[in-house]
Amino acid sequence: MGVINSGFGGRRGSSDHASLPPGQTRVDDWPVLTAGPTPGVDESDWSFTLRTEDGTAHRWGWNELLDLGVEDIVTDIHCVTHWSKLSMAWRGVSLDRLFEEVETSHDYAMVRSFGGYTTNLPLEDLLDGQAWIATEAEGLPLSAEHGGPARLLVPHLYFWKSAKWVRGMDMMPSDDPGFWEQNGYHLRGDPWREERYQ
Ligand SMILES: Nc1nc2c(c(=O)[nH]1)N[C@H]1C(S)=C(S)[C@@H](COP(=O)(O)O)O[C@H]1N2
Ligand SMILES: [Mo]
Repeated sequence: MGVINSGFGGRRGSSDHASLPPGQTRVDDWPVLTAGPTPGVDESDWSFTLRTEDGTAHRWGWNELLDLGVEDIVTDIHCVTHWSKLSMAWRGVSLDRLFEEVETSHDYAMVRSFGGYTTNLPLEDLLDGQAWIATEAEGLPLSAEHGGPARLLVPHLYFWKSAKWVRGMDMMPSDDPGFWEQNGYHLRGDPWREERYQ
């Protein structure tokens, strides 16, 4: 179990200001932002299914996920509604571990949640230690309102990409928009470039 400091840690200067992307304000609480009701998902009912272009469905149950290897991550998160929370402690399984077991030539993924939420991501933003299925935050199992038992964590992009109650992803050949992206949010959402809306 290694401690990974994401890229944001390296950018942090002596003042908070240096670590905030443009247009962001630091918060010390942790706001809940959910479109719709909070689904109740048990660890025993939870599984993650990754579908590829040839119809293969790779599926990991709760224990199978954790058996892939859990990492500690310290990272900042940035919501498009202008709040950032700095230096959060997370625990989760890197998507690199899941993709080690997957063959795909498609470059994009549609991430799916219990409750129907979707968000699109390029594979490039999911690999190389940039994305996790998170199961804990700040030393505790993820609460239901924050996406427990498991959510995506892609902290280098705006936080709407970090799908709560994540249940799987489908590989796709083009960057088709997910829920917020169909409603005007940017297709990629890099906070350092202020890719908020389009
Ligand atoms: N399933 C699901 N995931 C979601 C959302 C949602 O409404 N449903 N909201 C997104 C948005 S807009 C943000 S800012 C973050 C908020 O996560 P938090 O409530 O844990 O702060 O979750 C993202 N993931
Ligand atoms: Mo958000």
